[in-house]
Amino acid sequence: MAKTRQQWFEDAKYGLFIHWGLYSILAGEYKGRKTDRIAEWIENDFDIPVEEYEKLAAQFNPTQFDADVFVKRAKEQWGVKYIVLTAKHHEGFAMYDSKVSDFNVVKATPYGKDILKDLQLACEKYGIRMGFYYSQSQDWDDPNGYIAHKDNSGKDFQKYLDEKCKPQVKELLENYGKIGLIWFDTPMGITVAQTQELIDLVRSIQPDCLLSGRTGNQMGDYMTTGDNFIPRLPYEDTWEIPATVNDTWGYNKYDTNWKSADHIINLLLKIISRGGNYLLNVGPTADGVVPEKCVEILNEVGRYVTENSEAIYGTKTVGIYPYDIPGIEFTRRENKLYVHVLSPRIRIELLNIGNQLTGAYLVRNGQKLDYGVMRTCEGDGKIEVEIPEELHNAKNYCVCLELVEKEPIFEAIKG
Ligand code: JFZ
Repeated sequence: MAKTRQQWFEDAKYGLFIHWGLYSILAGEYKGRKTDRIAEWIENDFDIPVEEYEKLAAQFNPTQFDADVFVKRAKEQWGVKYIVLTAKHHEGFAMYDSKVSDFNVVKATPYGKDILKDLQLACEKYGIRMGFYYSQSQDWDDPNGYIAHKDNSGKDFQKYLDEKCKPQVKELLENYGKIGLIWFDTPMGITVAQTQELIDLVRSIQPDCLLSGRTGNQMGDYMTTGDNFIPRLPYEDTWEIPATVNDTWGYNKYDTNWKSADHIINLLLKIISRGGNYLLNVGPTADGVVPEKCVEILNEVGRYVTENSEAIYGTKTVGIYPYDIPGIEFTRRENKLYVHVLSPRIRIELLNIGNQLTGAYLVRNGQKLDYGVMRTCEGDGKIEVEIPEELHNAKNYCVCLELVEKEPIFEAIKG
């Protein structure tokens, strides 16, 4: 892939996924039965008849949603660089003004407003990239769209592709400004030729638009990991992980299994040090509100990200440091190694590192720190950085080591 087209994405590191649709109304429960699976799959998991499910549209009225407030917070408080909204999830409902299918937010709901349009305008205003999720293979509303775990024989998938999927993707690319990426997903059944049709369509309208790793037949522009699965090792190609704060994408009122902010910060650092982007999800309620607990967590993560932005955005994959130091994660850029301190300590000690330093400072305010570069009695390289006393009990701050060399020199463990 051309470097220029993907550069913004490689530098972004942190994005916001929004799973929002009619499933948000059910919120994990249908006719008194609770789902123990991801909430946006409830139609499929509970075999809700399409005619029943479609009736939900009459209740969709997210009056609490304000795209401007939402995007401003995402950018300024949460520190995300791009936002990906479910324009159409497997349920087949379009969260925008579609002329292709009336099963959309403008035509079929009392709300009647084009959510994607409002999001686009806010993203442009605040200077944040917008992408959209589009379920290209599964469509549980269209008679010819695929349905996972069901008999799909006798379907004319090409008809669905020509009459719903491609025309809708075309609308999305033509009517919503510059699209950063399309997050195609669950490419079940789609052939190489059909995937190519989709790609050609996208390229013909917005050649710079990136395509997720789930576009089909490994033909996307970057690698998408399994949901919430972080590669153990650095992965050199461009990649992204979609991930949840609790255990669902679409809103589930019973799912309170929130990861702590500390946990999310740790995951973010592991992901970006291994070269990836963290696409972290929120599932707003049918009213358009992100659950309060989730907001608290993202605010706290956002504080870390915005205070230490130079150690996050635009950073590069870090090689393998030979030791696992609990409470320490690394990120890097040229001539700089960032040491993220996630648990209290009075000094940072790094063994088996062979660099020379020109300085060390606290990233959040530039405060210079005392350090020593040495060799141990065993001959291993070692760097120590003294933590100022007022920070001895603190966690979640970042120290920059200014390297003489371009890259960190991690030494293998000798016997
Ligand atoms: C898919 C969707 O089905 C789900 O609703 C959500 O949108 C999520 C982001 O993506 O779920 C998947 C797709 C692929 C894998 C796992 C869940 N996978 O490859 O491991």
